[in-house]
Amino acid sequence: EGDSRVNFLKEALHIAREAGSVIANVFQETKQNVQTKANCADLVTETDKAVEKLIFDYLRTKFPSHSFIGEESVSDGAMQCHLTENHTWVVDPIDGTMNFVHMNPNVAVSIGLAINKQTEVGVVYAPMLDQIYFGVRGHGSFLNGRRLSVSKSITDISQALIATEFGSRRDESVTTVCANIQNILMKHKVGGIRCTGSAALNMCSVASGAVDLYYEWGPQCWDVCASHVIVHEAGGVTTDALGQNFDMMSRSYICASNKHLIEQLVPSVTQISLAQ
Ligand code: LIP
Repeated sequence: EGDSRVNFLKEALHIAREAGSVIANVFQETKQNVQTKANCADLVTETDKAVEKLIFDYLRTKFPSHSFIGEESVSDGAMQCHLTENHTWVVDPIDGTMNFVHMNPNVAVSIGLAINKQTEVGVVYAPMLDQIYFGVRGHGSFLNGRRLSVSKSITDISQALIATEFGSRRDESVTTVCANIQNILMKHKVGGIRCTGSAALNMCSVASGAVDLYYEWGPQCWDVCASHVIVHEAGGVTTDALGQNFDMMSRSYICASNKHLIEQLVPSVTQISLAQ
């Protein structure tokens, strides 16, 4: 297979588009076949499962020696969420499942490829928004063919537009999530807070300059793998929630157009424990 990242990208784009048409075809069906996972805010539909199978069947045929991590296969116990140095495809068939069941268009297929645990290729396709983002390490990132670049002008968090999420937990951690948002609004008097309901699209918004910073505790590697390389190639920075080195498996992420914004955010938020 050699170092054929262009080929990996080509195949990821192909299957992301196929997956996107499956999602688009059922999007208007008012009654999705919904099941709950951890709680009432953590959902899976038949479409999530079918799309994940479609993507993995295709990539497995193309790249039989590669490894795979997928949200739904991990959730139903068929696969372990364990990243090795092997070429590993990290896939979320529908990022924004809650949006999907509500016919809210902020849904995306996220397909990332990690090599030696580093994200090298990422495709995020939002079929209902007609947006296809991709990035290849060292070769830039693009939205519908247009080169992406993070917002350059904002280094003071008080002027920033920030994306975050309330997440899917419905326990006492919600108090801290809300307190953090309150603190950012009252202490920094930031320009605004946005929640799209998709970690992948929040990160891609940093890459395109549509928001300046995104942070969240709770997403999983499949929510961020693809968009991490897209942000990096657009000139952005991704760290864990302490502002330290990005670790795909850490489930705590800050992603921003520059490191100054991250340095100002970190002292203003209380860390949320993910154990439970
Ligand atoms: C979702 C994320 C969202 C986060 C949710 C969940 P899913 O992914 O993208 O930002 O707040 O907890 O992880 O479950 O729709 O693929």
